[in-house]
Amino acid sequence: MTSLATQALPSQILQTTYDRSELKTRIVHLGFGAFHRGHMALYNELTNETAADKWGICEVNLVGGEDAIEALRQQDHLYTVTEKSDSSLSTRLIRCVTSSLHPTMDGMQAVLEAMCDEDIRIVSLTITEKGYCSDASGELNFNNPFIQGDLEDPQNPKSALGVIVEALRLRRERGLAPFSVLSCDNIPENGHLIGNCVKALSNRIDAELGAWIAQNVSFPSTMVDRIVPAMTPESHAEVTAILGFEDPCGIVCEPFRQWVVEDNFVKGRPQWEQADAMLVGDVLPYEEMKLRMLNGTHSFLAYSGFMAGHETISDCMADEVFAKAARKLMLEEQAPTLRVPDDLEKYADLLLGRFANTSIRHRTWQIAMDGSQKLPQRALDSIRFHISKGNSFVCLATSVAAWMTYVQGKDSKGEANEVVDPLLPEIQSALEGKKTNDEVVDALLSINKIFYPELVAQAVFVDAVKSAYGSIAERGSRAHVQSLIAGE
Ligand code: NAI
Ligand code: CS2
Repeated sequence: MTSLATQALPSQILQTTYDRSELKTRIVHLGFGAFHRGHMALYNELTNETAADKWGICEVNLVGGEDAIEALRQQDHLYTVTEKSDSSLSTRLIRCVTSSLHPTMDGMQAVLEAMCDEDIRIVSLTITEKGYCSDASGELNFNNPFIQGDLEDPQNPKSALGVIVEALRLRRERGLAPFSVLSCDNIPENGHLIGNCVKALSNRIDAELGAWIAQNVSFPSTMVDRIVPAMTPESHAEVTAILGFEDPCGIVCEPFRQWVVEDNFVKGRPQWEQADAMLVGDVLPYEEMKLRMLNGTHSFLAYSGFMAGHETISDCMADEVFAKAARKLMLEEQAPTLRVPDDLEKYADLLLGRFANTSIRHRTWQIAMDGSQKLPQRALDSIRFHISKGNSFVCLATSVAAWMTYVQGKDSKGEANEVVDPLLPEIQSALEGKKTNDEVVDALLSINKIFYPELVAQAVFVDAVKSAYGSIAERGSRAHVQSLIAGE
């Protein structure tokens, strides 16, 4: 079969030249999804070209994604990343993946054994926000069914947290040094969050293990940034046209990339700065900047843009009303909450330029997924800031209200739309029998896994959401968003 493993590549495909046989598998990555392929793996690939030490990655999907692991194996663990803007196009071969595993294909014990190899120094993750099994306050949710299962049978874990705890238990038992745990998901203080959850779970399982983990394992935080939309039949066809054959693991993304990593690793790390990663002491200011300005605006556009019939983020940018409202949200409602030295006006313009890239089709529907896991860090934290200062926050209230409209499962034309969210059952049961606008808002605000009770106790918050929700219901999403920028 023609594949990356057997076929010479067209001459324009960028390739490193290091000897793959020098790769040492030192990283196990959980979450071989689109993002990791176009981000961390690429940084690692570029680093290997110049660094003496060549770090290889063992790729694992714990939930779904068997097809990607199977395809990766079929092509000698090679795949391509295509970077596209409206004026540039380049494709690179990624050569630093050395192996792959999936619990349903290879057994969970094989995954755990790979994590217990003495060469492993880092276990990294891109498992989506819901993979952390935490509640809105960042604490481990012991009622999560995956966590309950792991507590009942810790040696046969199902959650990513349980897998990490069990691998660390085995390493300790075998007298091996631990690894660092590197979260690359879009969560504020992602290192702190996963550290907190891993320690909480391990303490429940075995207090001595919990103490050993607290003392010996590091959980560096990261700010990760690159827009990597889910692949579609069209983007797969683009990759096929570039290569002359299929690369089922190939991805297409924007050219921009940024990675800020807290330099706190217990057993070393690759020299990722050689690929332009920033290794710093404190990541939080960068994380907050990116999460609120980029992701906060993404979610605003996803819900209000989808409800106005816009299919992609670049479609929203082509609509002056949404482009102006996005800039207003960034500069007037997100930037003031931040404490970074960066020029935030310049940053906003950079983001709006990236959002306008029509050559990648980043669907509003995709970003709208898992809203219950995203709203707190993308909108609610900033709302709390504004309430404490007595400021208004009409755009942020619109994000929340537009989400409330979206989760009712209808698109802009009133046709059925699939809502994907781990809290969908709670959302649907809260909505049952609610008729008036205010009943709907009150019902959704009562879901305290999303909305902190102390926030819901603030009349100014509830009133702002009700006002935005009522306005969307009465005049439609686009006209409501237009009212936000009226007078500009
Ligand atoms: P994807 O849908 O392509 O991949 C999701 C990955 O998460 C899969 O590998 C899957 O196995 C794993 N996963 C899902 N639920 C899980 C669970 N409960 N436990 C363990 N693993 C689980 O999504 P993609 O694009 O790779 O994004 C993943 C995450 O990366 C996002 O949620 C976000 O936090 C972060 N990210 C994504 C960016 C993007 O543009 N796609 C950019 C920046 C960050
Ligand atoms: C998006 C992000 O899907 C989403 O929720 O907001 O994945 C976004 O594309 C990235 O964070 C960009 O770095």
